[in-house]
Amino acid sequence: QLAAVIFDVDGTLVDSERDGHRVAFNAAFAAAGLPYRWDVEEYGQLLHITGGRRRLTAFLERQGHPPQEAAALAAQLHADKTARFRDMIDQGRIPPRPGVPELITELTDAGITLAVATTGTRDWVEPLLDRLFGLDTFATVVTGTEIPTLKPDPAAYLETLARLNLPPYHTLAIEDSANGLQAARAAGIPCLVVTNHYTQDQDFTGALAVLNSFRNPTHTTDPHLTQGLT
Ligand code: XBP
Ligand code: MG
Repeated sequence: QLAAVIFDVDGTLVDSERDGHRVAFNAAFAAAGLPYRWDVEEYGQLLHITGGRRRLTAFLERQGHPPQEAAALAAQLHADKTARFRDMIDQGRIPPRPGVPELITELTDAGITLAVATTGTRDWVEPLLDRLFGLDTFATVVTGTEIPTLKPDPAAYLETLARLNLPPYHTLAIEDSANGLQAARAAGIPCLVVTNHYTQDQDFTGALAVLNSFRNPTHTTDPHLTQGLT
């Protein structure tokens, strides 16, 4: 019996990467006087490294910055990027994916507990969820800030299950990426994948079903599942 649905944020509740985080990272590079700019395609490659700070560190090391310098610069850039992304949220530039508000209302009305397990930073995750859905929509919100190992490690999901005090088989994860799917599966949680531009060609072996949209999905491995989703 389904007791709780655990949502990923980036790419799932919101299409936040291409026109959100990526833009904020580039603005942080510019403000720091650095020549780096991430185009849509390069950012898609970099997304395989979860966590903005880890992503920056790996990128800066690849550009030839020594490890310690890369780590310090990444921390500084990431703080600035987070502030810029918060401004974008305040300006209403990070909308929910189509169909998500309706799904959240349906699940809440059906008495299903909702939770969030994300690899993103609490400083922007909370204001975003509050603005779009109201923070009290979610019984608990686990972010990358309090989790030492990010997805595909299951830590965020294991912490969510512990806080919900539920076994994995009474929950369902909804994810957009292979890293997210692996994190949920490694925690024993069945996982529905709803792909987006960046993730549509990834390997989703082990998913309960793979849809390409919350609203009128056009492909799925289980046609019955789509009927319950608006
Ligand atoms: C999301 C991430 C995050 C975002 C940026 O992965 O990896 O790093 O790209 O957010 P998932 P931060 O959707 O699997 O949780 O800069 O706050 O890390
Ligand atoms: Mg995601």
